[in-house]
Amino acid sequence: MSPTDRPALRIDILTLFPEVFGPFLQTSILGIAARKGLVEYHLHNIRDYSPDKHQKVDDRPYGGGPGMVMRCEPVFRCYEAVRDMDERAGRLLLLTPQGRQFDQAMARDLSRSGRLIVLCGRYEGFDERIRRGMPAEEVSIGDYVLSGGEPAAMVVADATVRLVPGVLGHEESAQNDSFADGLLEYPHYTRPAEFRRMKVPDVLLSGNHQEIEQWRREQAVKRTRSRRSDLLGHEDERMESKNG
Ligand code: 6GU
Repeated sequence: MSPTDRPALRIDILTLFPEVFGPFLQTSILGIAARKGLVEYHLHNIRDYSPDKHQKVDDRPYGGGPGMVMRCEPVFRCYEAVRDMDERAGRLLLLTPQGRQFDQAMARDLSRSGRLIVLCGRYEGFDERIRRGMPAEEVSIGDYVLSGGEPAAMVVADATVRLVPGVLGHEESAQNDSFADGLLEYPHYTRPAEFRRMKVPDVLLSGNHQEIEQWRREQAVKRTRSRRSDLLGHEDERMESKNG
């Protein structure tokens, strides 16, 4: 056992629907990481921190208009209570489509942060004073609108936890992943060597590791160029616009 019992990463999720996270966080890599003691997940229901007897967490918007707004009091109270449950400050993420777009580089940074507090929104949005009064980084997972931040919290937790050292069996597995080196992954094959007249490329059966390595690199570059040329360096982009 290590001198402290602290996991490498503690993730606190603040949400109105903690029940949706259970199986997800206990399954596969995320579950294994927790059972190994490398990460801890703590779910907190924002409703439990509402100051009034009806535990109201939303209210009508000042100025009128459709939908409801998440109230300040439960969110601030929940955040402050959770913050004080561990001495590490870590990073506070507010999940919103208005945030900076989540990517692999952010996942890598977060995996080294020691602690993440993730705040999931619902309804039309947060009272603006939650943004103004909390030290939160606003994060989005892409250009589409979700009904709430919960699926985004799962995305952030998954991408982050798998990068915590020791979580993946062999560390090179994460190294080879799409985006780790800025390229999409090369094609994978397993047995049988032929399936419905589709053959595994000969080079993979050759046993020549240098040639296999070279083939994979070429395939990764080719695939990235055809599907996601935006991921390639500016040199390639200039070349392509000159040639195209
Ligand atoms: Cl973080 N939240 C919501 N509600 N919608 C989103 C999102 C987050 N990221 C993309 N769409």
